[in-house]
Amino acid sequence: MEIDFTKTIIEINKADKIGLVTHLLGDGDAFGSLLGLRNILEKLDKKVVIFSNETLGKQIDFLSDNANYDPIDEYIPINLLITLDTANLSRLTCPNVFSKALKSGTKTLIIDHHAEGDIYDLADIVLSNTEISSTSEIVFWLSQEMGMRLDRETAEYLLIGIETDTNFLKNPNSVNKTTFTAKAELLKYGARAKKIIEKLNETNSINNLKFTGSIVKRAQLSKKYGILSTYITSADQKEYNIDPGSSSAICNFLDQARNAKVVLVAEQRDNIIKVSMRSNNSNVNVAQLASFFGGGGHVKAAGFDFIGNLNDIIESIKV
Ligand SMILES: [Mn+2]
Repeated sequence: MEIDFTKTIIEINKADKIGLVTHLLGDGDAFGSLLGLRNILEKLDKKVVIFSNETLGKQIDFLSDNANYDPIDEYIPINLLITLDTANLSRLTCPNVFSKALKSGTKTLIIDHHAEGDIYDLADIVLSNTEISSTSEIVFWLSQEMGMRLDRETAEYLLIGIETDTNFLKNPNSVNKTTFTAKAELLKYGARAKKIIEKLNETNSINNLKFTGSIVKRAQLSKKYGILSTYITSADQKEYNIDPGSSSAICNFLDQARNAKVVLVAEQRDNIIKVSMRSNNSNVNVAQLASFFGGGGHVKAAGFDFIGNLNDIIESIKV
């Protein structure tokens, strides 16, 4: 595995009060790596502060009795700030905390598996590898590099992250052999894989399938560019009682279409349009495409925010 943990371990060993921050609308990898790393650092007798203004995600709530999640959203002095699972300042739950850490000369460390983004140039240390399945997997390998044994709870947080970002180890673009090894080791530490998979699949209700069906039904394939696109309006979310953030799930579903080069889903959220893209069946780099619009992500999965009208996006993708 092409990843050098030396600088990260030195900084963690030096710091006794460490802040953690992850990305907006936390998914399984965001919360999994956040709480997994929190437990690991506490085991090393570090004082840990979680910076966030979000409640704990649904993916984690079956562990929430012992999650002990009590975040704050204003900066307080720490020796080291670690950002998890994002490459962009604007994607952090608390960008102000990162800025204040920089201003006050606090060391900053990025742990991430996305394509390089704006915070990479700002931070002191970057621990990143786009070949690794998830931030949770990087955190796992870090713990092993430090010679730690994990308890079941910590192993489960990290496994939630890995299962989320790999679509249950099925996505060939994010899974590699280290992912299987990491999962096997987490099972040895007692992680209940079956329970985690059941929990993460809980949203597969008939209602959700109907919602997916209605969005997929209006998908259009542009013959010229091979872009398969669709959109989700606020009315759709209301009709099916669906939380915001479903565009990536719809993207993953559409990505099964073998004849599309790029899959694109635009989702309306008040005045912002969230655009998610996939390119699993082609050589198109959607992270690069997204960066033209100020977004980012992975080569095969990326997104950007568009301020304006959903119709403008729909029109511009009808190519
Ligand atoms: Mn991730």
